[in-house]
Amino acid sequence: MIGHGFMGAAHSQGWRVAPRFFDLPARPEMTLLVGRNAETTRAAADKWGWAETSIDWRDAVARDDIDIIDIVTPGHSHVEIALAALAAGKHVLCEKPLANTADEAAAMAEAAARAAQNGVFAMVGFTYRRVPAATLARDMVAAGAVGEIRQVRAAYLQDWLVDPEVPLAWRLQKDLAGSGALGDIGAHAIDLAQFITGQRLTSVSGVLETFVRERPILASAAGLGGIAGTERGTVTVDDVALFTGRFEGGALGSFEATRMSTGRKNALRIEVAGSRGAVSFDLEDLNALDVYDATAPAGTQGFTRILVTEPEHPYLAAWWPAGHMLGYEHGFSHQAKDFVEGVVAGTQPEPSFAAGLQVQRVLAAVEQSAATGSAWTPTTDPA
Ligand code: SOE
Repeated sequence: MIGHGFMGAAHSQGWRVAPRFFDLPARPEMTLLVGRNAETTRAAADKWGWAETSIDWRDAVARDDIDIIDIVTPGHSHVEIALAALAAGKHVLCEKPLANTADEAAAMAEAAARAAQNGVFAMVGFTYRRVPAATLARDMVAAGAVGEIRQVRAAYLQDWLVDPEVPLAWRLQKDLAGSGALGDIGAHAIDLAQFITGQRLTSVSGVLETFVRERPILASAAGLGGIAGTERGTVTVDDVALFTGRFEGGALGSFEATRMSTGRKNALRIEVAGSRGAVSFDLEDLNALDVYDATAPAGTQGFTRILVTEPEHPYLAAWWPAGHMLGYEHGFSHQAKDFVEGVVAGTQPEPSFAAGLQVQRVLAAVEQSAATGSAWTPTTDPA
């Protein structure tokens, strides 16, 4: 695994726990952790259970005893590491968004398509697809529970940037992160909306805003924001992204991605409304799915809450007895499980780099629309 920030902890948890609860066709070994600082990398490896450490990701690519490379670094380094790893015949799991630009993502998707011909696979870490209630929403929509989809309401709301003293961590720097709330959390909302509906966005119209334009320079990394230094620097990404979108099946979508939504901590909400019903998911209440059946007799209609805690639900049979709930971290075990199963079976685990590229094109189209003021900007997906 390359990187050991917050996502490194989450992925480590996934790799360690997945083989203990799921019967995997191969058991992942946590061989090598790579970071830039020898001391902090060793400390992270000891804490999370990685055997060896290195301060050069090329060591991981060069080793014959490493089959999978997991990239959990800031976006600017994804392309170089992923291309080298795929060229060396390693399977790759890469954090979202796939890259910082659509061009980088296109190069990665192309390399991944070539590698797949030789049974080497790449997947992008849109983990929230693997929250059981979100997977159930996808299954129900695919089975016709909402009928013809007309509206999609998607919002990813956080508030960790409301405080102007939160420093310029890498997620606030365009050269490292590509964009702000748009790519960081808007990418999740786009992927999840497209996953649940089974439809891609074909055009978008958006606005971006940066409310706090200067912040303290980062003195040292810690958590999401980090520790502030005394100097101030310029914020080069958006705090808030809003856009509307058209789906290929004709539905309209409204999207919000914000790290300025005072009071909202990690609310990824998706509601899909159609001719027969609706489904509604909220990550802050992740063990439930609200479902509306418009074909029920008048007088009995209403949103019904399904507690997604039963062995019949996606992924749940492997965990606790019926009725016992899961948390944020379980998605990372589901991700590790699905990835290992795909790789061992020789089938492409989803979301592929091609899917990651398509999301990247939506992000680029939102940025273009915001910059030019153009109403409907195509997502230019050539497929
Ligand atoms: C910060 O906004 C963040 O950690 C994102 O980078 C993650 O992708 C998201 O899952 C939670 O919030």
